[in-house]
Amino acid sequence: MKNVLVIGATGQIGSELTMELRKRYGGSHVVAGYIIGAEPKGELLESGPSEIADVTDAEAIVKVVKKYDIDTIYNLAALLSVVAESWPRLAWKIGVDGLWNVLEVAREHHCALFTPSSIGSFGLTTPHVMTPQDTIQRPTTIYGVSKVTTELLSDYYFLKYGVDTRAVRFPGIISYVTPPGGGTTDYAVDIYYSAVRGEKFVCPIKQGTLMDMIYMPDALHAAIQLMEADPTKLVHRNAFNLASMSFAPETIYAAIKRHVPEFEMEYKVDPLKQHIADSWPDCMDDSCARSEWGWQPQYDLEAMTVDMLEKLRLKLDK
Ligand code: AKB
Repeated sequence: MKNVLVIGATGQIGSELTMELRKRYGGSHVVAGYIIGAEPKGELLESGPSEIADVTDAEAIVKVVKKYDIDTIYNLAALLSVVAESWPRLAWKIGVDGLWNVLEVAREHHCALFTPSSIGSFGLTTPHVMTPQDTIQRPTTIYGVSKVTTELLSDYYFLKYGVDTRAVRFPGIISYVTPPGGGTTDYAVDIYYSAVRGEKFVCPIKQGTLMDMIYMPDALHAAIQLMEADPTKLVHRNAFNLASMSFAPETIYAAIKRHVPEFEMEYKVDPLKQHIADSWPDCMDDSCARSEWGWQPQYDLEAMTVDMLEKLRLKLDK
């Protein structure tokens, strides 16, 4: 039986991943780890245990791991790419020093560990079209630098100590539940909110800028599927390219406009976001994820758009 700790359980991915894991393994087997100021609420609070689990406090994590006999940790603590540029030291403290704490806990208490990487682990010198699994990773953001370090440290703990570390490189994640905060790909979430609210969308990313994106149900499925995969089939570990759909702002706008004909968009490019977006792949080659553990996305842009609009209309009462 799995006993799981989700660190960062009230964040964009964590809030939905915790609920999905509770559906699969039972509420009492999945602990929602949070930090003070970001306490779980509603269904997340009521459907299972929650505990303070700050990555910068190794002792607190050890206590939770012992109390619930945890064997699997999903470590989702991180500052996203744009906000990390304003707080580089904090981004490192959470993303790398924090990871070190979690890796040590995983080593000492024999836990499997998932710590996501991102398309942000690539940089300008990476091949941008069908970015290979194993390629140049020279990112120029602190987010990217900490994600490359995450991949390397996670591999190191696997090779040196046998810690069962696994990860994917997430594209921009789109969801209607918990909004992301401070990412470069956030526009692809915000655009749906504007469409449903009947507002004109001001797009911070230039026309023609391609980036990989994924709908949340596929992202959750990928994380869980990888952690449940047969380890003898894994050639790679940290971290698998994960692709689902790749689009530019005008393409997602057109997809939404087919369902909301009066929807309008204008461009007001944010230089930092654009600089980061330009350094990331247009689309990744995820064939290793497909062949090593059976990755297969369910949603394309049209299916995601239909679902996002329907769910947001209910959520926003529109
Ligand atoms: C971001 O935009 O910072 C994230 C990511 C792609 O890792 N959504």
